[in-house]
Amino acid sequence: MVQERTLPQFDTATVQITKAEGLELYEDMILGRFFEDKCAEMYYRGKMFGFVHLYNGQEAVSSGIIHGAMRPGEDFVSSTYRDHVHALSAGVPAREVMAELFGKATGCSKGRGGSMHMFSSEHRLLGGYAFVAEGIPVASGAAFQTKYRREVLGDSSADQVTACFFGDGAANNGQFFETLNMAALWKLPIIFVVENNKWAIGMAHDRATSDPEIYKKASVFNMVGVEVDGMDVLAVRQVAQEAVARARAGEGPTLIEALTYRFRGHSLADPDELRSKEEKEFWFSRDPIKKLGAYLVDNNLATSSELKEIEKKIQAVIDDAVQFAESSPEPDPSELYRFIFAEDE
Ligand SMILES: Cc1ncc(C[n+]2csc(CCOP(=O)(O)OP(=O)(O)O)c2C)c(N)n1
Ligand SMILES: [Mg+2]
Repeated sequence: MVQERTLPQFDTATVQITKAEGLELYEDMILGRFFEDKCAEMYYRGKMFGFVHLYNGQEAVSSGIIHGAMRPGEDFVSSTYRDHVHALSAGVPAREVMAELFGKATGCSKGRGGSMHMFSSEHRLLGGYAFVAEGIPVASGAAFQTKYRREVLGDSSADQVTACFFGDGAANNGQFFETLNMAALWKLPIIFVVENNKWAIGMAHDRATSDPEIYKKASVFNMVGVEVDGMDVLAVRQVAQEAVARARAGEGPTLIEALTYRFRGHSLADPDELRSKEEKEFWFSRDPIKKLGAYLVDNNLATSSELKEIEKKIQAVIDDAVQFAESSPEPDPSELYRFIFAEDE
């Protein structure tokens, strides 16, 4: 086992959070976790095809950034092939994400994309991208158009921020370096969120990169770079709020490195035999949902029965999503070539 990097300290005494905000974060994380658990079940029952990559363990990153600091559905989000939970946090209904996984016409990408290609213009989800690092320039394009509309076209409503999520593996790809350079140069309203879960399939991060501390790479672009405990949603929320405020104020991008871990194999086809038991246990004991639940109860922001109620409510949402996906129609074969090109409204 590689020596674990020390997780950055976070002083919970500095947290300012209302009960409603705390419960919103808890609900979003439970939604992500329960959704992914149901996906595994449905995948093994043969309801979905191709590769399916789950997000279990990393929920604090999606929820802390999108629900903790952004305006879901108004700001832009881009993701990777591990995209179901980012889509849910961005507000895409669980029904539409599940239907997409089932390849149904009611899915958010009309059943044409499947697991790795969630998309919703309505929710400003720019897509899951299956090529490693592919979303980084696309997300920066979204941030560029916001800045262009505001500064060149004089549209004062163009104050959106883009969150661009990608993995540690993507941070070794050329698109990361080229795009971060441009984003810093043009002071784009974007936050680059690298979810460092220590592994790129079977390649350990420390063996693949010149400096494993990815946030430090921001400095060569004259960009703010911060590391954060990605298993602590309140810590993620705090750094994200600072980054979003900078972006909205026209002060340019931030690179956030969230130290996190995926609780399952790379995909549902991965037997997950490479990672050591000790390493897994180290991270399982830092389950971000349990951590937030304990914080809310200890600080009298919720009772355990209120948390249980949320879990019950979300279980019903997931069951409804499966029911919806099962009963939805397949795409019509006569529409095979539809949605390749944009259609007139
Ligand atoms: C350009 C490109 N090269 C290789 C692959 C094959 N591949 C798929 S996932 C992956 C690992 C990426 O790891 P990371 O960015 O850390 O994301 P994680 O899976 O850990 O979320 C690789 C190499 C790909 N999809 N795209
Ligand atoms: Mg990784």
